[in-house]
Amino acid sequence: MYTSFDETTFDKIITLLKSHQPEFVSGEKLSHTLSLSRAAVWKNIKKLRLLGYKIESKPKIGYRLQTHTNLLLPWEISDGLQTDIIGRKIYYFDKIDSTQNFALELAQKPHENGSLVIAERQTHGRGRLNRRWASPKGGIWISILLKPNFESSYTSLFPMVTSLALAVSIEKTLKIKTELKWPNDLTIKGKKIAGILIDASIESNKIDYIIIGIGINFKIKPEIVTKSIKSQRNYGITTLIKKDQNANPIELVQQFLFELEQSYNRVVSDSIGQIRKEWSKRSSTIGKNITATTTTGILKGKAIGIDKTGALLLSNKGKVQRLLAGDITYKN
Ligand code: BT5
Repeated sequence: MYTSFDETTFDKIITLLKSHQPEFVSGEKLSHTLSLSRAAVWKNIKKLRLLGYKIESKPKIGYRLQTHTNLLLPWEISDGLQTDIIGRKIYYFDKIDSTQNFALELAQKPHENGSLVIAERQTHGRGRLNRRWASPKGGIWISILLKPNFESSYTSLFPMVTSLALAVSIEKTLKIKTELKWPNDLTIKGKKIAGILIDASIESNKIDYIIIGIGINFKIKPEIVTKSIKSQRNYGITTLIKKDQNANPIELVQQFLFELEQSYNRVVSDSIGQIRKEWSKRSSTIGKNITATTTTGILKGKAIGIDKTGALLLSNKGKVQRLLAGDITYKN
């Protein structure tokens, strides 16, 4: 199957076919514009069909694009993307071990700020603390590499910034409301539909790079995920789009990249207050009695808010504690 780096022929053929929709484009025109032989055009058309595009061909008339693909192909994401930095360079995989691992390799190279790694499925997707993240076909599995010039204390803001951007983009493109569960989960009726993983490299108190991994159960079978993870930490899994529904994942990805860049710019300009407010509004965590498992032990208390670093504020017997990382469960 297809893996892209700098393939441009498919991109050009699709652009040309789209710009003529619903008309046919002659084989001669395609071959002339793309400087390809007629045989090469035909070969590319056959490959594009394998990628899910429906392209009608009529002898002596040419080719016509009938329906688009649902794959997260790079030129489809680029077409209409409204960002300046995020997603301007895309690495696409039909299958990969983990987009996060690939982004970690990219981080060693120059000129990769904002690069997006995307895969249709992952064989070794991971969650926090190296937990297994099930990533079957139908989900959206992406990593974004950023090289911001922030102080290291900003790292803990990224789960909040990213989960809010994702919730807003789901609302805008799919009209579905999600809840935000601190620190990094999106849920629907308490069941997980997306998770966020942040890998950061810090040098001399500055962020050298940050990799934001986002896993979205866009159109998956929850029972397959449940079976494959068998984890006690799983508190229920759901999918954004049911199997008999249709929705375009490209629109969601484009909107998400846009919202993320907007929020990122707010962090750059130090206006985090609005992000905090918007996050809290959608949060299922604030106001709940919770139990938090951290690397240093267990904490209990009432979640009363988040502070300007993204830390959760827990109140217990008149004492307020800041929680920077951990897993929480709600107590009813
Ligand atoms: C997360 O970890 O929620 C972060 C998930 C990040 C995944 C993305 S996909 C793209 C990028 N590449 C990667 O390799 N990873 C990132 P955490 O909060 O630790 O949650 C992990 C737990 O969620 C697991 O222990 C399971 O119980 C549960 N889980 C696993 N797969 C799931 C899925 N597809 N949907 C919902 N829950 C899942």
